[in-house]
Amino acid sequence: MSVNETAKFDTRALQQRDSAHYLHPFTDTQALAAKGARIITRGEGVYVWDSEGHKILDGMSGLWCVNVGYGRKELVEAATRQMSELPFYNSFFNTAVLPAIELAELLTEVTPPQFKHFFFTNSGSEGNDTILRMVRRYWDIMGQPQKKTFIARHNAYHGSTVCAASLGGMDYMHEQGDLPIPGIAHIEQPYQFMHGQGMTAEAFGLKAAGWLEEKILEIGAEKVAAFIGEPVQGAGGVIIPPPGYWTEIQRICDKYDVLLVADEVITGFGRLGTWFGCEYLGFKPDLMTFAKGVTSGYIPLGGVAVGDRVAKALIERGGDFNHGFTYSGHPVACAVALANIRLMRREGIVERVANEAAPYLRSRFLELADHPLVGQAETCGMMAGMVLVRDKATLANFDPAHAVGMICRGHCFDNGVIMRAVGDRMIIAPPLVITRTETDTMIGLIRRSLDQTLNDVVRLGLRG
Ligand code: PXG
Repeated sequence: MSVNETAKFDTRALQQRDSAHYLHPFTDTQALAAKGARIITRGEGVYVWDSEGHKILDGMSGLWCVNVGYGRKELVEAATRQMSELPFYNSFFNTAVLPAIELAELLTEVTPPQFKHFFFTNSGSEGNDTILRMVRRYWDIMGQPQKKTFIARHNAYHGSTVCAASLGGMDYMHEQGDLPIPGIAHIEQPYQFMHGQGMTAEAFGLKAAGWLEEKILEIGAEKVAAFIGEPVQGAGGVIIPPPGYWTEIQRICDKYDVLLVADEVITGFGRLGTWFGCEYLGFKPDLMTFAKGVTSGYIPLGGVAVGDRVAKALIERGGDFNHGFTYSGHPVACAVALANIRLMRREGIVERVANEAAPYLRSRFLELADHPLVGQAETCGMMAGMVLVRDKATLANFDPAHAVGMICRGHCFDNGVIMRAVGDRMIIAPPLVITRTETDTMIGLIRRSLDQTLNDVVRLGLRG
């Protein structure tokens, strides 16, 4: 960025205006006001710039979404064209708009074969709310109105609306607003580092899936409507399930006639090197939630892929489904999604992730496991996580009160790379288009940040 461009922004004034009126999501407003927000002003490729002119490698793709990178003219042009042609019309009352028709059609080509019907929302949270209502409606239509309970997992993230936060397994979210709502049960997550030390991955996979069977039997299969999970948990800290977990979950759902829902908001649209995460992990969901990568985050859009089993009942026997949003099938959002998916196909981005970007990320990220602070490092597609530990030999954790992950995150930002901290798990999910050279740069910056974090930890006496 040129000096002139930097001089465009008065960061301190912007920070004051920001904290005067703008309530940020998941933020302590008072603490932010004292510190001042980092104001991001521009993006290009895998980089963003802040108002002070710092160039930062975006290891989190915005928020798990800018999969094709910043500055893609095709997406901008698609939005501009659609805005001029028809900025909005609704899809209620027997009307439709062209981009929504085309997008639903194109989605049949990139989703697994059981999906031929799509419902559009504005976000992943609304997608999951839609699924809860749709699944409950399905069991009513099927003459089993008592089959209404959803089983989800602790430390899952399914969004922030009342229903999605209830499906999620974040205690700190449930504490605010008296959640979860009734009819939702949680089982433990398949996190081997926490729950399966000393077991083989395969044995732990079976054990973790077995928690679902136990819960179904406890509730009574005749009352369980569906199981929902993220193929790989994202916001929970990139929790990669052990091999065999999802195929066993599938077997259990089939056995007890429980619908299987994949929340593909992060894993959809190429992140694991397949169009959807369920394909990579080898299971066949009845419904999928999508959002984020469908437009590479250029404009809000989410939705539900409805598998044949549920679609058939809803369409042939359901009558009106009394659910939807003003902007369901918004023409501009759908036009951007179309341009994004076409671009991904034209550039072979999903294949490139599978054959090139993900294996390279893996080989470089796993090198970080030799660092004295790192207890374990793992990747799955373009998602990666590592645990910072107090003692590498015993894998003893730091006291959470010392917030070592946040110290590390601060160094990352200052060094020019965005990495997220979930407790002491450090995670990345870079744009799918990241090159080898950019991956090298990213890993170098992370290593430097780990070294600086280690210095801090030693200086503060936190290793002792
Ligand atoms: N499902 C999953 C798997 C998600 O990751 C949602 C649903 C909700 O989507 P919307 O569009 O309603 O936000 C998400 C969102 C984080 C973080 O801290 C992750 C998300 C959102 C906010 C923060 O990593 N994921």
